[in-house]
Amino acid sequence: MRQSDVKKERTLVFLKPGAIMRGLMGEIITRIERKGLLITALKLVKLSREKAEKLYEMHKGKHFFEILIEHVTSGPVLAMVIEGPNAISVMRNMVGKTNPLEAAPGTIRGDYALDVTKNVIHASDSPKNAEREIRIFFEENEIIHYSEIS
Ligand code: IDP
Ligand code: MG
Repeated sequence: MRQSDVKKERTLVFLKPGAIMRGLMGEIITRIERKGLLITALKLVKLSREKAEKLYEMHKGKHFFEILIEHVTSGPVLAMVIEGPNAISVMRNMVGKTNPLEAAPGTIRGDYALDVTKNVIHASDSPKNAEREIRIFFEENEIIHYSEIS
């Protein structure tokens, strides 16, 4: 990878209700911190059906849509804006494949999940979706700008 391929990015991550119920918030936040990514916004929220449907609008009509919306509105989610070099692909690699049965050990889904709906975590898949999803959870003035200690 060339230096010119490295871009400072931000991405939207949230822990699904199953992860909160199982007490996994701390462990997963720790992984993100250990990697060196910055958490620039964070809040625990209960998603309305309307917001959940907006978040997953690209999946409307698919066979898993209803059960997915039911899960993400069943309890609190922990939403975060994560910033760092190539943060979108770095986070997606840490999260692992959508189906936890296929997710590699060492990835979050590979290590903490078996169920495809309750697969613990969401992370944006593109810059466009990252900005769209950040807007669903956060106002711009809730995102804190700071640098890591070097
Ligand atoms: P992603 O979360 O890895 O980006 P997407 O394809 O965007 O995966 O799907 C959003 C969520 O919908 C997944 O995290 C998963 O919970 C659920 N989902 C996706 N595909 C399936 C499926 O084939 N069966 C059941 N649930 C699915
Ligand atoms: Mg997705």
